[in-house]
Amino acid sequence: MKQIISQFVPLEEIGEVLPFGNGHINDTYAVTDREGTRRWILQRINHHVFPRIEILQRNVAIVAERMQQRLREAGEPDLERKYLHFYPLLSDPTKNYYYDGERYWRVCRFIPESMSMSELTPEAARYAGEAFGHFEEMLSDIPEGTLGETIVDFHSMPFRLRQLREAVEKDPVGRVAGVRDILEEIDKRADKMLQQERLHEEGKLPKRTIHCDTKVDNVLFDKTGCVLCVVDWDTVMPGYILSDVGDFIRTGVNLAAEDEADLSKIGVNMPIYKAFVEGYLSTAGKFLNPTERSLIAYGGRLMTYMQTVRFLADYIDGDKYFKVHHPEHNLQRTRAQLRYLECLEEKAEEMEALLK
Ligand code: ADP
Ligand code: GN1
Ligand code: MG
Repeated sequence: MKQIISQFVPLEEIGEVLPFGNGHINDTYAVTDREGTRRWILQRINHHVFPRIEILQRNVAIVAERMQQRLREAGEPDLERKYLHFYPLLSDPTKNYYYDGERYWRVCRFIPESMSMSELTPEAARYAGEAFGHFEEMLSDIPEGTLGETIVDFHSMPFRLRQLREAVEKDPVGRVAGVRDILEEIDKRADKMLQQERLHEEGKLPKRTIHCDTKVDNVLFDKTGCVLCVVDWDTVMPGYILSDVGDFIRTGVNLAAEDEADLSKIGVNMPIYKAFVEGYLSTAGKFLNPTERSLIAYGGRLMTYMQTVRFLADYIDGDKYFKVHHPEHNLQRTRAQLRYLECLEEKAEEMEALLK
């Protein structure tokens, strides 16, 4: 491992390397220097999920540059903790990743004194909302065509439903028989969940540069509950804002974890929802159109539905995409997401009324 890090940081500086974070895709490590004062994040990029590494690493460099510029212009005093910096190779400053013949690696600055918070206070949720709106705003003037799609059709609902259908048809590990009830629930809602693509075709829902993975784990807070940095930029690409508001409602507004086994613990935390929306509108309100505004609560249902579909497709497929911690983990996640979707549906009217 040290041999890999030493492609980015001089070998004599490298101390301890420990697994870090809770992501489902990449392998993340925290690296500390010999004095224990400086840290870096080392990641093995999952190239099965992100086969277009060149595009991916180019995107994150563009995003970093743009954010640095915008934050500097705004006179940000804590610049180093507000965006991700990816280190170049010591041997080739034009490259920000390393291929060891088998796997792909990158190193970025560790955001010091930061933490993920799965349980939020309303105040922290407001800051998170503000931060996502600000993130979208900072990237809003990246010209169309500059950023590539790191995963094609990533948040396309028709694609995700097709993927599930194909998994069901193949049924490679014989799991379909045990999930017929869930498939029925998914089927019932499919038409309603294709609304964003329809609205886009009608010219009512624009594509913008969005984060596309705004789960609560991807927001780093300081000790006082203020947001330092939105991380995990692998999926920053053109998309609909419903993805960003929706994935935060899916994770931050849920009273339980996304894989909660005890379904009775799952529910909608209305004060968190209200604070998040207020925070988001305080920054994104400047550029959202009326259709986007009116669909914020729907975005929560859409992303929860999409995640139900994705976890189930991966379960049926034999757990090839998301890291699992036990054999039935993807099924447990699917059931928890479906339960949360039902909770969001029960609260839909109240959530929509709050938006108005
Ligand atoms: P994955 O794609 O696997 O989710 P992430 O890039 O989200 O990987 O990293 C996993 C976790 O590591 C994040 O959720 C966050 O808690 C933590 N993390 C990532 N980057 C940094 C960083 N630069 N500084 C501190 N913590 C980080
Ligand atoms: C993955 O990378 P991570 O763990 O933050 C996934 C998201 C899912 C999420 C579900 C590239 O996010 O799309 O919503 O798991 N990322 C990718 O927890 O597929
Ligand atoms: Mg992540």
